Amino acid sequence: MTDTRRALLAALADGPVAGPELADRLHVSRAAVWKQVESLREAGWGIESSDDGYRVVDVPEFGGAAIEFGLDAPFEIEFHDSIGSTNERARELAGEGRKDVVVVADEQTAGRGRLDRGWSGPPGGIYTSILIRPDVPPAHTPIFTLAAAVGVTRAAREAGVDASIKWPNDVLVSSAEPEVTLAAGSKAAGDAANESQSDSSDDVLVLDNNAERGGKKLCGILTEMEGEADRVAWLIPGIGINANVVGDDLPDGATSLLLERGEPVDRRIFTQRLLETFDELRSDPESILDAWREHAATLGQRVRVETPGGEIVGEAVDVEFPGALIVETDDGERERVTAGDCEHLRPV
Ligand code: BT5
Repeated sequence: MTDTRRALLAALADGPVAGPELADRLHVSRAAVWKQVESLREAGWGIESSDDGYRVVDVPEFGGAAIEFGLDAPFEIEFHDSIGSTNERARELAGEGRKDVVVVADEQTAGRGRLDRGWSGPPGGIYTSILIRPDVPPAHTPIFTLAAAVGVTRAAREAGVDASIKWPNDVLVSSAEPEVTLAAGSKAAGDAANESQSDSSDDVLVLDNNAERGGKKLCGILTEMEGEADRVAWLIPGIGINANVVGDDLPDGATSLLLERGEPVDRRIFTQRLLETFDELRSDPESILDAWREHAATLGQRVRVETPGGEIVGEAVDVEFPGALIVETDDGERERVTAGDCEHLRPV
């Protein structure tokens, strides 16, 4: 986006402004203002000209200028219709010394998950990477992943989707009823629940794997960073949200805002709310844990966590700064888990 366009939209964000005044404020000619307005209209903006001046009446559903318009957080948006990985692009920007830039894409063709896993990124998503330079030691970085997860969950709930966080970095939508299917035998699936009461059947009941794990995945977060022993140089929470992604494009075990709502979500508003929450929380890190607890599905659950040091099973009882999960094991030990893959188990 050009500086003139950005300044023009910033001026119009608070209401109508007359053409001559815009030209004055932007230090350009009235013809240049008119040209910018025309090109915004071509890009899908509704801009009315009345006696009061130019007024924005319609904002595109997605795009860099659209997300910046009315955004109450100090981020610049770099938008791509399609990109390999927004995290990769944010790393390039970090190399150029930038900060507080958010890379956003509609489609991602080489998205990355954690531990060399992939992230599928069909069109209609919100793929975003927030490049920040917090003044903290590297050990504190997990707290920013938690803040991003709160941002997504809060925005999803505001959009009418009952999302919650699975430690450490997934946002899930739980299935109301675990799906039960017959894995063997010839009974109709509808009889499955009854069969589970008797031992006389050969049929095997299988709880839907995702329901068992705590729900369907709406969003995943990959946080990358670079730093020295005592200070972070840059930090990039990369957030993949299945927003207006149709069911056929989703991997197994995933859901989207579109599927859950039955209608598309306004991705501009969603992204703005996510960034505003993230910004509010990063400036008050003390508040992040409480906000996370409020939005978490994991606390109070029986969990199995695969950690680099082995498997831990027990009840997830709390989260501690900077994002460690506290698990009470069956023999009464309190384990503090800082990294790993977590699975929600059914109660024993
Ligand atoms: C994550 O990894 O969940 C982190 C994903 C981060 C993606 C964002 S998009 C913007 C930014 N740019 C990037 O290149 N990456 C970030 P992990 O916990 O390892 O989960 C990965 C697993 O989730 C995969 O192995 C699949 O099983 C599953 N998966 C892949 N794509 C998915 C999708 N679109 N929705 C739900 N699950 C998916």
